[in-house]
Amino acid sequence: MALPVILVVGNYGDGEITALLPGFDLIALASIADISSIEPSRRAAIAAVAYRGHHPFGSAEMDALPGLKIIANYGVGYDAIDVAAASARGVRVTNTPDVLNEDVADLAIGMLLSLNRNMAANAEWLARGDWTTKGDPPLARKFSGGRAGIMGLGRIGREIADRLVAFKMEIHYHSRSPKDTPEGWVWHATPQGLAAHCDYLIVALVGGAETRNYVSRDVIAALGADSVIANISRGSTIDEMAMLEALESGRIRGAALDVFECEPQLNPRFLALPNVVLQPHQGSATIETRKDMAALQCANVRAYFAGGALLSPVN
Ligand code: 8YV
Repeated sequence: MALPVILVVGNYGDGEITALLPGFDLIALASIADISSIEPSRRAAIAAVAYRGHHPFGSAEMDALPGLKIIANYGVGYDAIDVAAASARGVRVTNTPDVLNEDVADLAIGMLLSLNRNMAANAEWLARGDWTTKGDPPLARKFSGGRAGIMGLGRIGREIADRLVAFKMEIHYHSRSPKDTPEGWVWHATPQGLAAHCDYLIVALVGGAETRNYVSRDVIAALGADSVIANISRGSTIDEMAMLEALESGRIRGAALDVFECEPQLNPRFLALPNVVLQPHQGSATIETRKDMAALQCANVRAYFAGGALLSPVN
């Protein structure tokens, strides 16, 4: 009997995916955008896609794969995949929740500490020899004890909030409805309400059409002049133009950003800013977590073909 054919999309150099899918016929493809490069009869045999990427995977791509049964995403966020189109075709979708929560939360805290304590500028100060010629660098800003505003208290937002408790922060959050939280955490019914009550607005929303520009121009306007925005979710969740204007004019103090609207392309205006910490979408990018993500992605594929329950189904 022919082995089930799996299309492995994206670069898994760090995930050892081949070893996780024994007994399958694997086809590698750099991007789903290149789907038509696979010869039609070979394409028709593809039953599963192990998907890595942020390029849209919609109806057109699914129609190019008439034998498709399951898309197993490498990542918790599946905004690139048109889940409604998949469901309409009877195609299952899975993601990799939870295994990356700690890493993403760690990076949020790391970026905020780096921004507040001028760590990059201070390292340059030292490397340039300014410490010996000019003395100490300018003073930084205190991080502990501030007011945190978590936009989206899902699994990752909660990990971030839990860490900020150790920094003695007041925890404010906004989500559709109040969550079961430790005593004293303050729920805000609107994103503007949250923005008006925090020093650090930390965006941990899911991506997708529903949250596009959720941190709108109005929300940014509600932030105080001493506040900072952090984003570890998707660039699409923030009105990037409004945020750039606020940073350039000093209407907010700074930003710590791991994700961008048109990544990997970056609006060059970000690079001219002195008050930002920028990362190239590294939230889940540790050896340990990427291994766990690949393991969960492939466990979903194996479960599907073994006729078992999916581990982390989306639809
Ligand atoms: C990416 C992520 O998937 O999990 C998510 O939603 O954004 C990341 O973990 C990662 O860049 C792999 O492509």
